[in-house]
Amino acid sequence: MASTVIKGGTIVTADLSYEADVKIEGGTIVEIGKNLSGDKVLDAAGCYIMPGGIDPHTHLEMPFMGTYSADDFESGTRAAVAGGTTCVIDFVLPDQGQGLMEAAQRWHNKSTRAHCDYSFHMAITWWGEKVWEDMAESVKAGMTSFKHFMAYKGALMVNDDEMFQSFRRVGDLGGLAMVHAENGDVVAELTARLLAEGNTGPEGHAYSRPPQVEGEATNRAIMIADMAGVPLYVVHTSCEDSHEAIRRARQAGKRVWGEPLIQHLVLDESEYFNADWDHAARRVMSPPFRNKLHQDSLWAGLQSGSLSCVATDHCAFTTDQKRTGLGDFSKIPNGTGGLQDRLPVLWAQGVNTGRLTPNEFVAVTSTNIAKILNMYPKKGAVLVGADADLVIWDPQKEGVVSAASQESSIDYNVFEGQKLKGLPRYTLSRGRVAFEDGKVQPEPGWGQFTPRAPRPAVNRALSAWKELSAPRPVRRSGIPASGV
Ligand code: DUC
Ligand code: ZN
Ligand code: ZN
Ligand code: ZN
Repeated sequence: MASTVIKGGTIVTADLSYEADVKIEGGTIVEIGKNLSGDKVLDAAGCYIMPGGIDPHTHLEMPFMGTYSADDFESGTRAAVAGGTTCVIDFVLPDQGQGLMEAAQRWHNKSTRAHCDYSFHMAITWWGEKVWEDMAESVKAGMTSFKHFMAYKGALMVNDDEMFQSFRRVGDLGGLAMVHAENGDVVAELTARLLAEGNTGPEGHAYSRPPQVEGEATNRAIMIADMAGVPLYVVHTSCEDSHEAIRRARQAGKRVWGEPLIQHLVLDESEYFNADWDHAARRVMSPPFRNKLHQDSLWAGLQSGSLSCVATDHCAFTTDQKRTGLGDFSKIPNGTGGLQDRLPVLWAQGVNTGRLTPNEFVAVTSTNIAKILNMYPKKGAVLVGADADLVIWDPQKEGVVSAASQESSIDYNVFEGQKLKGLPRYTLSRGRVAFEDGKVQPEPGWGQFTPRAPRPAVNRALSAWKELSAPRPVRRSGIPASGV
């Protein structure tokens, strides 16, 4: 079998940094050591050899708000490998009344032209017996994480009783519960009031979704998850209000994880006050960008470990699509891009500033994600036997974010003009060079679906353990109760 050797670099993992070569055969790492030889050599002199990025949160070609997100699996994963990301986890979004497995098949059909590996989360967009049954099938098919929208009232939102039932089912199946945590009732109320008062511009979007709606929903989801005895992953944690709830839960021993987005870390709410309607609307996403205090909180969370991963929520819409919301901010398709930019921007703003070490960078962009989502060590590791999903990172390479040169198919970039120092020299997807010399080496269809196994039911929240082990007094009303 033909082999590839990456020579002369420094391996940087979530744990440590050391100089060694990496030998790859048949898509996996077969040897790590000094002076290795192979059929093909990739020069990593002056570079870091890191696990490829895993983006745990994307929406490719997703039907949403009357349109489809503009990047599909082809352009989305092209952007991914150009930015050093080698695995994306997309959300299967069943239509109302549609079975989960039917929806999953649609997602499999959409992903046949991917350039790197991918996996799926399942979204619980409606509730009924069919969903309850299909959840077991979803787990068997490797989709073991289930997202619940607490916002998007009248569309995707699930109510608390449905969420509680679903969370219990997820727990019983050994899965991971996920939430988009925003109080959808309050958002709907604020939106109606703002529009009625004539606040129709994109800044109204931010006013309609203050940090409190996220903090409230995060607290509620944590308590409901605790009662259901299920671990919880809070997507796009954007503010201190939500982070504070996650910190407190973790400190109490609950298995709760928070995921800031690269957008919320580096872009703030002033973007919505730009006089240019297009500029502001292009940045409309949920949750919206916050102020500097919230940004500091997110960075602190990554540094201390109270927040675990950095994602993109890549859900890109063209300017034309955004203009559907001219005159009514609630009709602006929610979403921004970032697949190509997540690693370079986090390196520039996180590592080059001293806020994160290179090892912490690997943890929050890859290894923690692989562990939480049960893909480790196949993904997220530089270890013998792991997939050769790697990025050879040149810390001296400079660049500037520009829509003109990006792989995404939209016509702008929310990070436009950001200065970069630290970019991929090569990106490898299961040993195949997918990006080299500043260019994607396309091979649509190379990417494979990566199923994820459930976790044993021991992965329970602390309070559930206490409940299970404590005696529970019952009033027996004089009737002998059996089995209580
Ligand atoms: N938020 C977005 O901005 N877009 C997609 C869905 C979401 O929750
Ligand atoms: Zn969301
Ligand atoms: Zn502008
Ligand atoms: Zn999302």
